[in-house]
Formats: sequence, C-alpha cells, structure tokens
Amino acid sequence: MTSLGKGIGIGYLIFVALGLIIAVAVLYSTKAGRRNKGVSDHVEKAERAEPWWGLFVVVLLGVLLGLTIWRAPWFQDSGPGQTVKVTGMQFGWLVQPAQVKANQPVQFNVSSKDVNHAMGLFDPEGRLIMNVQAVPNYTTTRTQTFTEPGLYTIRCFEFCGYQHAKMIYPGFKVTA
Ligand SMILES: [Cu+2]
Repeated sequence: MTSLGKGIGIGYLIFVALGLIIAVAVLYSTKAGRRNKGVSDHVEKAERAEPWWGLFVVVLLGVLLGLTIWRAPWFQDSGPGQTVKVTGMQFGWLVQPAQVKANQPVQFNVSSKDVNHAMGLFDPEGRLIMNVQAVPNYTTTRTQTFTEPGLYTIRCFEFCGYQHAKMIYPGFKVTA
C-alpha cells in the first residue's frame, strides 16, 4: 500500500470513529428523561400530538416522492425509445434513422466498421454538442435530448485516413 493510500485509510477510520461517537452522543441526548412534575397542560397536549405530526411528515414526504419520482432521469432514459444507430466507416457515416423528435431522449449507439472514428455532433448553429468515439467491434452509448429542431451535422473527430475531412454527414434531422 502506498503512503497516500495508508493516509486515506487512516483518515477514513478517524471519520468513522468520529461519526460513531457523534451518533452515540445524539442517541444519549435524545433519550427520554424522567417527566418533570407540574409540566403544563399544553406541553402534554403537544407531546400527545407528536406521533401525528410524525405521521403527517411521513405521508407528506411519501406524496411528494410519488409526485416527483416519475421525473427522475432513469425513467426518461428508457422512455419513448428513440434509438439511432451511428456507424462510422472509411469514409462516411451510416445513420439509422436519420430523423428524431425534439424534447424526447435519443439513445445513440455509436460504432465503427473499420478503424477508430469519432462522432462529432453539431447543432444547427454549428456548435459542438456531442463527441463520441466510434470504435470497431464496440458500441458506445450516449443519450441526448434535443430541444432545438433543425438539421444537425456529424463530422469525424478522429483522424482515420486520407479522406477523413470528407466524413461529413449534414442531414441529421430533429423535428418539433
Ligand atoms: Cu473518420
């Protein structure tokens, strides 16, 4: 083990020990104490209401979770199922299909038929928005949601031979 690894290990142990000490201290401090004599009525009433407030919080959090979990990105990724297969080859791109819908996630499965290429994806204003290696015998997956309809361009971003500069695919269409 390197000295850095040892240091990190010891630091981690110290953190765990500190955490345990704090947890015990909190547990001890919140232990129910002996009831004071002459505690006022409204305090007792409030104490009786405590479980209901606890239930209220649990129900509220449950409702909020139920309302918002559907927006979590892992559901979006598997959503409407727009999948585009992009294959690079000397010297061009195969894009299937060449048209997708905006505002719905698109999964790109990027690969190559021969040598290493890279898929540089440009939006209609010419800004680079994605750059993925296209590797032979391997599929790289990227998910992208387009917000702007228009014609997008793919350019090769990995020098792959004498016509590398001609590997331009200008017609990837995003519809509204
Ligand atoms: Cu190329």
